[in-house]
Amino acid sequence: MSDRLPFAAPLTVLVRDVASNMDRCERENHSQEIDAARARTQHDAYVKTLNDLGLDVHRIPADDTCPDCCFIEDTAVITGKNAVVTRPGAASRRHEIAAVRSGLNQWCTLHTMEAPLTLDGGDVLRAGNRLFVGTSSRTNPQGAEFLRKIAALDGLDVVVVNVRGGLHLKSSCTLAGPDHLVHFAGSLDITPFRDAGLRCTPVIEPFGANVLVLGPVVLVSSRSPATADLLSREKNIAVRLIDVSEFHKADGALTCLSIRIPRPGAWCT
Ligand code: CIR
Repeated sequence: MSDRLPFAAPLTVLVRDVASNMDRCERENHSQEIDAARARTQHDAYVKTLNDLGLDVHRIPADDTCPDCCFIEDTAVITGKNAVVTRPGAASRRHEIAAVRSGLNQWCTLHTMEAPLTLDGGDVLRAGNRLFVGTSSRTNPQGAEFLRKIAALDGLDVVVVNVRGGLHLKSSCTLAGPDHLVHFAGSLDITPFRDAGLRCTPVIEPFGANVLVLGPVVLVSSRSPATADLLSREKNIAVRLIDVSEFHKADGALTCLSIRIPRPGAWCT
């Protein structure tokens, strides 16, 4: 991965506010009640953290016909000058894309996916010039192949991997630094990531596997204290804990709450 662009925090991120009926979102496990008001408070704190880090945060208003709209990461994948506006795997989420398309228009050339293709941004992990794309219950192989064509326009390769547990690829693994992958122990085959030159660190907390790296700062869920402790021992990483517990109840975590727009001439996760 030596010929890649430099890794840097984004300047701009898109977020989408929490729908008042977020408790009607898609989710695997309905055992815990979701408190949409509390989710809003946590979302505000997430936005404030991004603002405090110097990022320019663009907020798209919530849409109460889309209970999952705050999980904006799933609706678009930016490859550079181009972006794919996805066709989310869950039919209930497909109305989310119209507002995201308008929000992204000013930054990228947009490419739209048609049926029967599906892709969720949570299944796409960027590492340098490579996109790892998970095929999952939300992303089908045709969706991954569509992304491969668009990614090639920006000089990126696609490596397709199989998601065998958890909702999305990034439910099981994310980058904690440009060459450093954290993954929920035993949840995926890390061979393709190792082969790409990534250092792979297992973590013992499921939500610890979804961290959000913004330059030298790594946001970690406060529900994953062991992961935070592990990453705090790394050189050149400043860990910030953030409470996204209401989003965890909806199978979401830190990355899914934003779309990061890379700086020109740089890449980010
Ligand atoms: C869903 O099931 O689609 C949402 N409740 C959660 C989506 C989480 N997205 C992500 O991690 N990228």
